[in-house]
Amino acid sequence: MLFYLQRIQLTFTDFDLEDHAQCSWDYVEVKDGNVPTDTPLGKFCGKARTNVVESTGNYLYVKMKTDNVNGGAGFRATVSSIRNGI
Ligand SMILES: [Ca+2]
Repeated sequence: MLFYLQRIQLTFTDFDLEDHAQCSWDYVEVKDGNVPTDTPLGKFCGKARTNVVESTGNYLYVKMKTDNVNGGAGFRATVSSIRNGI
């Protein structure tokens, strides 16, 4: 459960999606909020990435997109909350 002053920390622990220089085909996109137009925090593709993404508020938007050719195992992530300045 998240409270008003908590932020969200998303940590990718396994990552294996189709690689591409601009991550144009398969990717995970994270934004700082709860709608697609919120501020981008990262767009990830490829393999073996350990990455931590943090929101500034109590929403984090996560979208995975794939196409129908060339895939990978997918990704695994943990989600935790961080108290904001208290
Ligand atoms: Ca693909």
